[in-house]
Amino acid sequence: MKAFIFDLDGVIVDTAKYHFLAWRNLANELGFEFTEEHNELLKGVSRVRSLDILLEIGKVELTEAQKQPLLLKKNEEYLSYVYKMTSDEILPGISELLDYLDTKKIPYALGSASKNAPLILDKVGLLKRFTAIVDGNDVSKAKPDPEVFLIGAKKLNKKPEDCIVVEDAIAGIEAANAAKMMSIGIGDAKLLSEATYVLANTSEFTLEFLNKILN
Ligand code: B16
Ligand code: MG
Repeated sequence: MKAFIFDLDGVIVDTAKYHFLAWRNLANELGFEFTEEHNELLKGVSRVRSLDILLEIGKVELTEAQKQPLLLKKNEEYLSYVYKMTSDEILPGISELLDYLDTKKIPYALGSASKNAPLILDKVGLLKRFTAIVDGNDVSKAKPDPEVFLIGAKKLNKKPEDCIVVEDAIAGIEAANAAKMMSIGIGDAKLLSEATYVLANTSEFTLEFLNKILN
């Protein structure tokens, strides 16, 4: 029997747009521009590493002590958007997919880099549906390290080879490969070429596709 491990941002909900608003404001306050293309570099990346990438873009050098208040500020603004989230923000096809997995008694876990993952799931009404949650608070090594997914498999009581990872970030697909798990990339097939399967978006989880990968 298989199990699923879902990434959060870009798979269950699109929180990247809120991360973008908060990072852009921070960059502007530091005196430089931060574009949507820059934001792509932060997808699936931890908060601390995201700030380092942003500072590299702006060619700003700060001490670790100077970074702390910026991380807090960014997260506070990000959370102000998260608090307003509702189930309307669940990406197309995801609720139906979870319903299907429930009917088939296929368990699923969350495997996200976000330290805010439980709050976000709660806001969109999905928190109680996951058998297990692994988030940025549980891992010592970020994706592409397989740790997040290996902990997920353990919490689901499944062998890694029986787990199917759903991910939108290259680092996440690399993490799934390192964990020896099947992976479904969501997004650009060229970018996610190392995934076992790629779907252009979450509405492509058809019954036909699910039957193919589960049998
Ligand atoms: P937080 P995922 C990731 O979520 C986001 O893609 C990434 O942009 C963000 O920096 C990271 O979570 C950390 O988020 O600041 O909430 O701890 O795609 O791994 O679900
Ligand atoms: Mg993601």
